[in-house]
Amino acid sequence: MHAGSPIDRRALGLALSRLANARVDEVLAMQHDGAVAAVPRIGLTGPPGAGKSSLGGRLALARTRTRRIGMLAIDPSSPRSGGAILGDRIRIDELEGAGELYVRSLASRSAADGLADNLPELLHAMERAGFDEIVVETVGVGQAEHAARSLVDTLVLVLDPGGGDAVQAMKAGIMELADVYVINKSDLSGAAQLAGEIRRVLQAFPPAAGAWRPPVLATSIRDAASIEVLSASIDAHQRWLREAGLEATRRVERARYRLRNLLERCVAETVVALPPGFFDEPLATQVDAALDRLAPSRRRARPHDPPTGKGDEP
Ligand SMILES: Nc1nc2c(ncn2[C@@H]2O[C@H](COP(=O)(O)OP(=O)(O)O)[C@@H](O)[C@H]2O)c(=O)[nH]1
Ligand SMILES: [Mg+2]
Repeated sequence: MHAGSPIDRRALGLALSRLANARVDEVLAMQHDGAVAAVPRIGLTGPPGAGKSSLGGRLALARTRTRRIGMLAIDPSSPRSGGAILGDRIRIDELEGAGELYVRSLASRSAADGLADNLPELLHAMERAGFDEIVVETVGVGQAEHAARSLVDTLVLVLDPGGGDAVQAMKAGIMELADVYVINKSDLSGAAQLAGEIRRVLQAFPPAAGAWRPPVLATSIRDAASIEVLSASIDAHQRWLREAGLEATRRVERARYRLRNLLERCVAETVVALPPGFFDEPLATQVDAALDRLAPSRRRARPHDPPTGKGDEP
């Protein structure tokens, strides 16, 4: 059923562990040459406790019937390393007969934004491993949705009727970002009301002619059919992206985000290392001097620099 060689789980696990905590120079040292074919990426984001992990596990399980799925969960609330999320949420017997599924959860280093610093690199490593599709869970707080938006093709916002943050989330402007809205825990009361509220908010942002119309779905991890509907909506969105010719645009956006993320981290690493006396200088001098420090440190770290022929010898 699946083309390609089997996933090397051990090698992937090691690469993800190393990347999760890598500094910029370490990230760059781990890069391989050669292009990697882009793999469809599905993002699940939303407030803590909405059921992203539970839903994501079941969604991934449903989609393994026709694809090899790699799932990455960036979860500040579960600092355990390793694939704890399936162990927690899905019984082993549910995995019987599933296709190839790899699940890895990682604690977010910067818990504030719910995203691992190296998420673009982690996703790239997943892409290299040979999955047909990647599912990534991030906690949607603050700027995280915007980052997730840049890194995935189909973004699913998961809300639950008990989460009072839903209305807050709308105000923060994240409503326009998602491709699919999910009210999870629809077995609990309040789901229909929340779905109605969200539909009303969405109507205030009518999509342009021919644009994707984000569906608002109700799911429950106790209702397998609702997971199938979610899965079909994701397929529909991916089809729409292909037909609208937007895949290439999304990929450029990803590459841009990845580079920007690395450059911002270079800046952060440089600024953190500045000595206290540095800040006594006029601001313009500080900026120039900091930029001067940034560039040479990168050149020194670059392993493949051709020799300049002079100035290298003491
Ligand atoms: N009743 C009900 N509980 C759910 C559902 N989905 C998840 N949960 C529960 O909600 C809690 C949080 O789920 P989790 O997947 O960890 O949420 P996350 O923080 O968004 O990843 C867990 O106790 C789940 O068992 C659902 O559809 N219905
Ligand atoms: Mg989770």
